[in-house]
Amino acid sequence: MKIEIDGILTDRPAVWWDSTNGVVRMIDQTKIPFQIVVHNCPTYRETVQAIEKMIIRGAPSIGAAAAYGLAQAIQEFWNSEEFEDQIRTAYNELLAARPTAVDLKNGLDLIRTIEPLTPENALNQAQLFANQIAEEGWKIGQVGKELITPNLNILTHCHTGALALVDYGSALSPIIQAWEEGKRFHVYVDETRPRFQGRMTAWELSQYNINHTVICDSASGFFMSQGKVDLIILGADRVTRNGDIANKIGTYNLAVLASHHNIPFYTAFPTSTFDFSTLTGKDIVIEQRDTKEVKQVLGYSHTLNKNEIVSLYTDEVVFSNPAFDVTPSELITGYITPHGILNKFQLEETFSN
Ligand code: RUB
Repeated sequence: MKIEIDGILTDRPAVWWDSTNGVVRMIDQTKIPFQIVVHNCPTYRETVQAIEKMIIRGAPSIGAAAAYGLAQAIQEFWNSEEFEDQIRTAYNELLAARPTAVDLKNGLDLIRTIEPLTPENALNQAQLFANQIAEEGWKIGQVGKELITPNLNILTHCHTGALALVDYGSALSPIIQAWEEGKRFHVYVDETRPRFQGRMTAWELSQYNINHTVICDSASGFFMSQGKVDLIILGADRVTRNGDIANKIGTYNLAVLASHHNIPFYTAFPTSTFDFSTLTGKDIVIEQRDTKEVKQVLGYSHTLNKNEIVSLYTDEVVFSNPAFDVTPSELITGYITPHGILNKFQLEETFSN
């Protein structure tokens, strides 16, 4: 993606490996849109922390970061007598950093099973994995842009752009490619509490001058009832064999509302998000995050010129903070993939090939 870092317009993915020093580098997503800063992870442990803290986020981007993180650990411990144990620990720590997005496991397993396992092979494989995700983002756009006709009102949730998918994006990729072809339409952007990924969506749509309006998550039903939403496209963090999806909390609410209002509801995702080992959404582990993320907000202070955390509630208030929910396949109109727009019966066979 073209992004201005320190006043210089550069072409950067969401996460990359700096071959001069073995550092995993990433765009710090907690600072978008007010600051564009590169975050450095010199060791695999710092890569784990960056994933946990959502400095990098979005299922495929954290999958790529985890693959780089394991390659980093292989390089760090290559000459150690406890290499096997250390790599097992690194694998487990990276996997536990964010449990719901299957991209993490898919990326880690790819590195763990390389033959022969060498630091160089691990790094090359991590690079290939990241590149494949980015290429698939572009293909998702090619495939999905056909769904977008002029004057539509499209609703999206969370952030599914280039920063979430190494490059190009999943659900935002068709939106951007349709716009670049000259189609004109409007996008409703869910704010996506509690982490406000909608800020990144609004920022990314602004880069292309795409018409958009940010709405509170709870306003989506109102706009649907007014006939103002024609199409919903969002991403996925895990797609199971029967076509159920785990995605950002609030996705299920949207799917039920969309079904009530007969609004087509599509999910867009790359190969790394498909989970061959899980049959249905009931078996997906849902990440529970720190309730501080709901009790407090992280925002940019113009006075201090940096991110600041402020409290919304007193300490004794009880919260629950599930990061994802599961939407059953019967509520999903279609699956926008690099291999075409599929129905749930085509998923498993398509991704096996
Ligand atoms: C990310 C999230 C996004 C999908 C994006 O969650 O739910 O909707 O990952 O879809 P978080 P895709 O912000 O908690 O990482 O991954 O297909 O781009």
